[in-house]
Amino acid sequence: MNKYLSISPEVQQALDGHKPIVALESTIISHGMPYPQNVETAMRVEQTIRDCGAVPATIAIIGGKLKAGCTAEEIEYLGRKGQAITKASRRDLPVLIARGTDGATTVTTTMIIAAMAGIHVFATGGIGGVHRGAETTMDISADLEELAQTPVMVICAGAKSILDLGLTLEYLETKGVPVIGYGTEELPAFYTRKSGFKVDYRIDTPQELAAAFRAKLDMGLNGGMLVTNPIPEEYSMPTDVINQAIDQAIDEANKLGIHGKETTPFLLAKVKDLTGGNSLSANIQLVLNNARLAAMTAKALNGNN
Ligand code: PSU
Ligand code: MN
Repeated sequence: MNKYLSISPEVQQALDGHKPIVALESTIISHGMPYPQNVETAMRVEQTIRDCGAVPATIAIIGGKLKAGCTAEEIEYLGRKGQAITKASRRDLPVLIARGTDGATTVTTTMIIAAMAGIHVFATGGIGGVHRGAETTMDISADLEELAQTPVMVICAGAKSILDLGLTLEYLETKGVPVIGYGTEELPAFYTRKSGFKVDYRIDTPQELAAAFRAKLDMGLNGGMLVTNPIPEEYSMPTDVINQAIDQAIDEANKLGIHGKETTPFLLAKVKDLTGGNSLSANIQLVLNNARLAAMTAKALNGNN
């Protein structure tokens, strides 16, 4: 425990009572979706986790505090401020905290704060990875380094093909991060169930996910585990529509010279504009799907499923 961490009463009670907890990130709220759908989705995700018998812990940086568990008012605040909130990765934490300001947590910082609070399971939409062209730009998300060192299981719907999925898998292999397909041998690509790339292992139950993660913790192997959960069939999008939008978004980003931490939010927003409301509703559904799996896995990890 440290003086920068602020755990909500609900999450503290769950920790004290050894109840299952699921961490949630806040960049998906501020930068990932438009207002008010972002706030509605965040509240729905929390409710879904409660309905499954676990406790949600939305993570953010507010007023210089690392929050594990946000109130409805805090979620509304993050959603309204949107892109005006700093997208906070590992390197942003020292200055944001010293200044007493706000930050939206990415996968990286959500893992860091979850681990500080003693939370082991985290549900989100998509993770960052190795960008296309990284062999010259060196644009590799800090999310991959965090997966290599912080003991949190990240349940996502794979990664969007704004990234180089092949290189992302190579990087994770080098860093010793297990990449699991939930009910699939193939890495899902967020909007689509298929990518053409294989995961390391297919696992079909929350119990086995929990057992593998428990073994990793018990052996003292550093780092997390990446669980990729395909978007439900009925919400998945046609591959050609998505790929066309992604190619166009990357083209525009290159022309505009977008780089650094702006790249991912720019590409995500562009893809969303180009594909209209369809991609937003797919996005919402896959996050709900991941929240359910995360709640069941957190329960299994606690042995009270
Ligand atoms: N990819 C998505 N949706 C997201 C993100 C990535 O499909 O919301 C967000 C997450 O917060 C992720 C961050 O941790 O972007 C990665 O940013 P970067 O590529 O700059 O590391
Ligand atoms: Mn980057």
